[in-house]
Amino acid sequence: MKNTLMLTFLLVLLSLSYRVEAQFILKNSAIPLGNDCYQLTPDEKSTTGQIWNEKKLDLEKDFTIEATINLGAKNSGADGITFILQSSCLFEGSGAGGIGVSGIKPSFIVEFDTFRNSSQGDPPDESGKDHIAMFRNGVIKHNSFYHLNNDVGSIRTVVVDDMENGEDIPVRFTWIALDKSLGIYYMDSLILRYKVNMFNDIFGDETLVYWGFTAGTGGSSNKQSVCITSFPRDEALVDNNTCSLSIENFREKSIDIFPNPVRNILHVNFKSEIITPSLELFDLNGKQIKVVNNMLLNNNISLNSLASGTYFIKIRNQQRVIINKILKL
Ligand SMILES: [Ca+2]
Repeated sequence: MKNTLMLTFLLVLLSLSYRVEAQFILKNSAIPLGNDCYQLTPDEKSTTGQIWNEKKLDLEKDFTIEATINLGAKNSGADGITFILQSSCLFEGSGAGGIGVSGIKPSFIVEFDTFRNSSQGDPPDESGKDHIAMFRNGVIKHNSFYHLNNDVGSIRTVVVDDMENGEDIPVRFTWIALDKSLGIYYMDSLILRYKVNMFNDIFGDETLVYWGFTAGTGGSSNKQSVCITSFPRDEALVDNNTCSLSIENFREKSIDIFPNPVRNILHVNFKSEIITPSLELFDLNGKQIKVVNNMLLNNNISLNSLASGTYFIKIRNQQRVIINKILKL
């Protein structure tokens, strides 16, 4: 009886921790840091990272999402972070000036941009200043059709003091459904507000959208991360048709990763054919250690040369990504 109770307790614990880990879909360079924090890009050139919550927001209801963004500590770095509402959890955008979001449509985007791309009409960056603006449909060009109007002032591009200060900067996104307005708060001040009928202007008749954060680096880079401090967890707020099912299937049913902890050889076995999976291994700082492309059904990955410690293993194909923590002995 005691054993049964203990087993039940362990199963509940396992399912709880699984739920927490499974809340966000991670793409490209994104890795989890724990406590709803994610590194979006390492301090390396030409990377992107995206995280999508696996459940949709319902734009017919109010919501608030609070986070802290950290854009790195190099003022000469790049490129920034975006907050985005969009319609597919499979999407990813291009890097550099595209900030991991370029090309995603339909979408509503707030950029926290730390690099002046003059080809995109970015404002001057004297004294390390950076800027914040709202765009639609994956085109982040200032003074274009895609650059959204600010409902709380005539300035559409807000220039702010250096965001690449290594600090966690608080941001907040508050949607008021009745008003059809989304307020953008930066360090607790309302700096931008989008107030047009988002349903029709951007998403047509669709009122359920995915939300998340993206980042990119190009010729310059920064370590960029986000911690989501508050977001709608109430089931009533979100659609239940989620991406999670496919990810769960990929994770639970079609792949074996063992042993863990591992001393030398890590076995990664797919139970059925999966189209062009690849494997990446990262250290805790998000540095990519190893890449295996064109994996076979059964793969023996040698970890002989690695130092002891914790690593992330990320396996993906075009639709799905799984991330596992591996302990190297
Ligand atoms: Ca700067």
